[in-house]
Amino acid sequence: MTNIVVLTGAGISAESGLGTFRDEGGLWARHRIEDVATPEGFARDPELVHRFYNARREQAAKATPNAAHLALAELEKRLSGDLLIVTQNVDSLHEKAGSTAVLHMHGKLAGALCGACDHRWDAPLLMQPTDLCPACHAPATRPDVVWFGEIPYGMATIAEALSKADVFVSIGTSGEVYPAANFVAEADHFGAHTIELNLEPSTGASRFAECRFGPATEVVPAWVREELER
Ligand code: BJW
Repeated sequence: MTNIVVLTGAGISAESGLGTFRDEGGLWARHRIEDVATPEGFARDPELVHRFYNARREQAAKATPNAAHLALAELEKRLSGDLLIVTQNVDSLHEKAGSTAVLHMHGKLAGALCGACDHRWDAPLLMQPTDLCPACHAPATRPDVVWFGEIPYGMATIAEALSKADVFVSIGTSGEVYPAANFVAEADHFGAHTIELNLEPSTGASRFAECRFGPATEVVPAWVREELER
């Protein structure tokens, strides 16, 4: 029995055609974080923020999972032990690949949230500031994603899983954003073997016991094969 926690970031979806944030030409090179990924930015210009997320929602809806997402789904099916995928990604490519134990700590493009009453529902492909909440009818609808300064989802579940993990694997994330960047330290504290799989070393690469570098579609299936042969 091996318990595994996998943390994924934008890099795992890069080869499915979805842009990362901090790589050259990434989303943050074209959009100001303060404008599109903070509650203050949304309060200032909700139309701009909806346009940003509408475009990404449309792109994500057309994207298909790649070999890395598929390998993780296969691992969940065949692993003797628990696997939890904690994703920072707002796309649903893990679910499209067949994974079921997926925790979206930064929310989902497919979700809508009422800023007035916290009601949640499935987002339409296009959202706009005048959309009304189906529960309280306030014109306060927003994408159900976690912006800077907001508390990520599922922190208690994640802490519990990290405390029981035998292996912690971080895939395609720069390690620039907290609290996700600290999961390696938490897992290590509880005795997990820690592995980074990334195109290049992340900010916190030295905190991992083992690192393997290359495109996710190559390094992830190779690691899954090894794990299943163990
Ligand atoms: C490939 C590849 C290929 C490319 N194959 N790999 C000062 C110090 C410390 C912390 C703070 C601080 N000031 C403020 C904070 C906290 C703040 C924070 O971390 N700020 C930092 C910038 C310093 N964090 C928060 O505010 C968070 N909330 C919080 O802390 O609440 C307090 C609290 C926590 C816990 C309990 C109680 C209270 C909220 C953070 C929300 C982040 N939101 C975003 C937007 C979400 C919606 C959306 O998608 O638009 O989340 S920002 C953005 O960054 C997005 C991502 O999920 C996140 C991480 O990015 P990711 O995935 O790592 O992407 P990149 O682009 O950075 O990296 C891509 C990687 O892929 C690279 O490494 C490439 O090499 C690799 N790669 N191609 C394999 N083919």
